[in-house]
Amino acid sequence: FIIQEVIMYKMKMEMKSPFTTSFGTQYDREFILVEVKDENGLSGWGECVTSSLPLYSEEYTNTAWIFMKECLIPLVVHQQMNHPDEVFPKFEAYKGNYMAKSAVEGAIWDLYAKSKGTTLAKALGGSKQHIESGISLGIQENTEDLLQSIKKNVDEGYKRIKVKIEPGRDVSVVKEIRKFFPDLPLMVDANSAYTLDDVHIMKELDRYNLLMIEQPLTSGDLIDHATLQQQISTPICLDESIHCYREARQAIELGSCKIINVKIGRVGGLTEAKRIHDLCKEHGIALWCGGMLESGVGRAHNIAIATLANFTYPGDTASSDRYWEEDVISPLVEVHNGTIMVPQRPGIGYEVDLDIVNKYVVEKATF
Ligand code: OSB
Ligand code: MG
Repeated sequence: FIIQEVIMYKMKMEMKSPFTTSFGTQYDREFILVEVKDENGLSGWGECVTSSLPLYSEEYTNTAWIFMKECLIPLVVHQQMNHPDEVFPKFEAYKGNYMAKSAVEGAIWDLYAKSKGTTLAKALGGSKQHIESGISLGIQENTEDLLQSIKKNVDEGYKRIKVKIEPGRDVSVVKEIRKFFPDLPLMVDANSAYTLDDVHIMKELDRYNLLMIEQPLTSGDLIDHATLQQQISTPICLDESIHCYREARQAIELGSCKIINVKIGRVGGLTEAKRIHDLCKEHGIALWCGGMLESGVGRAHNIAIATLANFTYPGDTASSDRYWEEDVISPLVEVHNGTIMVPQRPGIGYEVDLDIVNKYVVEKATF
């Protein structure tokens, strides 16, 4: 197929409620949707999961916007394409900027699956009919509110609860949760807020039967994570540390983690996510699919990758109404009894609603 046209939509959508992590509070999402069209008028969609500021990683929405415009889109527009696996190598000479690369590549994957009349999940080699859903809960001022929120989400059927922690809001919070939910599948995510000076805190967390501790130390610290993993029995799960296949291989070799949170945007796209999946399967490293407060387009991509066999833990992809009054897709992503049915229509399996996209678009560019 030939990529006839590429359209970028810079979006701004307010969230139903703010989301707080150890690196800050988000009230709205500024992100980018990418639409690619082929010669038959089919459209593929991708989402760039950056936010307004470089707090989670170096990229942010305005840098991604320029990088896509100046560097990525010229490499794909009006080009003949046989398979989306060709896209990541085309982008490889340019360093970093994984979320931007992933958005363009993801749109091409969707278009490819649609042109073949198959689901994105099947095009990726996934076979599950449904995937399991957990939920990520932000830091709360008040532990009482957090307990309420946990109860509500457990009652709704979410299969695993993740709570964000930061220094000062860690062991005491987990202890309180365990008082009321002794057997809940529970994990914590530190978003890099600790150092090896805090080993004693990790050892205390180790006593609460957590499924895993996500990203306790900073992104570049594979060696320190290995040192920490040797001192606790709770599995370490890496998020921010893993940007590519090579880093996944090194983390496995060093013993830096036992589990990896795969985010398509963080690793530069679906092709690289698939490679990391296969590597981890071979080495007995379990996976699950994380989230970046996505709109429906990103959610649909997450659902597709999570159908691969080694995504064995529930992911962070919750229903569309977790963050949005209205989502850009139809039907909405729905979670029932903690599971999401994988859509059976071609490509991402959800229709993008252009009326809703146009309602929240703040800038548009066509190539
Ligand atoms: O670390 O997994 C994370 C959201 C934004 C940035 C980083 C993270 C998160 C989440 C929320 O945990 C996942 C979601 O609900 O999309
Ligand atoms: Mg995380």
